[in-house]
Amino acid sequence: MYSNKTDPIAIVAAARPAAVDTQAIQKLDAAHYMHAFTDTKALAGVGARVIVKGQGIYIWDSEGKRLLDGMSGLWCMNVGYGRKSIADAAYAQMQELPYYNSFFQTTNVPAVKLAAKLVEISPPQFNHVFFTGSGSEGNDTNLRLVRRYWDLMGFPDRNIIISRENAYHGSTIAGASLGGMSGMHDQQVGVTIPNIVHIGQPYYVEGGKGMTPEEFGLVAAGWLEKKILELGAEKVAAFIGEPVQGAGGVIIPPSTYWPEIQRICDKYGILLIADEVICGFGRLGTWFGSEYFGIKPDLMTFAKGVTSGYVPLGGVLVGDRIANVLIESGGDFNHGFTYSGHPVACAAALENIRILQEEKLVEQVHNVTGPYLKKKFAELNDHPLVSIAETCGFAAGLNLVKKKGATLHECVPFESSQDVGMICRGHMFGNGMIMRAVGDRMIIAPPLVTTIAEIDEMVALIRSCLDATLADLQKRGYMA
Ligand code: PXG
Repeated sequence: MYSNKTDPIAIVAAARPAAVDTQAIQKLDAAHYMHAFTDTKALAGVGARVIVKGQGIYIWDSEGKRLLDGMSGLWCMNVGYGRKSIADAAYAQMQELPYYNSFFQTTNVPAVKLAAKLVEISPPQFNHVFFTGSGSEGNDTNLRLVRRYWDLMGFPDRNIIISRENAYHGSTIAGASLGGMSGMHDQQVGVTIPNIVHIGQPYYVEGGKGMTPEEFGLVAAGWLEKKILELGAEKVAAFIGEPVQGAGGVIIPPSTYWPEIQRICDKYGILLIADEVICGFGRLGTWFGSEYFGIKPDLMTFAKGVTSGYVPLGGVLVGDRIANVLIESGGDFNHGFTYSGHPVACAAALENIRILQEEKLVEQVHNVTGPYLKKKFAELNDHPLVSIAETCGFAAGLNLVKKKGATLHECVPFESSQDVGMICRGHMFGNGMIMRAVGDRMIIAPPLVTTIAEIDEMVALIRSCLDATLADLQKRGYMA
């Protein structure tokens, strides 16, 4: 059952990407390309790394340097790079019907088949799908669905959505408003959507001092009930959360958290939205993160892993509670995008899901490689820089600290101005390992195809980069 898909011949071949004039591309990049979440002026000074090729879990830059992609691109490359069958599926669909819309009582075959497939692989309360082009548009769609639902139900004042600090729900105005990233809110200069409020996140390292993780999980879920009572349940429409927060730093909630959130939502009749953009399609070793935590959401946002990032696609799985009201009340739902149900994207998604199923990649993460990553990653807990190293399926995070203590909450953190996470990230990249820094928490979310041997290679690389970081920090005088 366990498949080892790394083909050494393919990797050697991929190591010879087409020749690219790195400096010329960097110059054009600096002159014309405004990157997402990037200081354009600072980037122009150093020049962007030009990525030219991918195969399996590795990517290559234009200078021929190979990097182990511990972040699956941006949490999306679930089936790994270089899948010819996905390229073939997209090519065949482009030749047959590259585009048609689904607006005026028309449809297309790949979109219909994909909707049916998503219903088949998702929990039983989901029988309908709304397609978008991205996760952000998916969450915009959620906002509109939720407000439409309560309006149709005769409760137009039930329009507040509760989210969490440090959540990431996208970069459109709705996505950023739903999200809890203060750096994004700060730049919205007065256009944050009203009636979206935030409670604290279930981050044990930050808030769990003096409690067991299980006790803290109940406390953090209790913040939802407190907020509902403060606002008045009759005004609260929905709660939205990522099963495991991704961009916020792989925040893995205690096991008690989500069941208590579900209980509270049920008690007050509040809709539950699971943002599955990262957790969906196997990241936690289950098809959806909601299944991992045993919750029953009314809406699930998806994107990324639905196509493994080969082409953009997103959407919302719409639960029966909402779909039945919208459908039975009649009238148009005045919402949609040019690329909703794009046939090429849907054809690529169908092939991607076929691969996930045929190679049993979700089961592999659940039964074999996820537990192995957990064991290997936990070994990093003995490193002098690491206060905690933890995983949930194929998402993992470790915290860098100045001084270890007898317990997690007695560890001494670095000054945030020292940017220790970024220093560590530099050592990772420099040594061929893509590991992200969120503050001083280092995170990975590797492709689901990563094998046992590749996990060994990855964790050994991480350890040697932590050693290099330690030596560097001592040299800088940041620690003893
Ligand atoms: N929800 C979640 C949970 C996400 O992780 C989105 C929505 C938005 O999806 P689109 O397709 O509109 O980008 C995301 C996206 C990071 C990072 O720094 C993460 C994302 C996007 C950009 C950066 O980890 N996730």
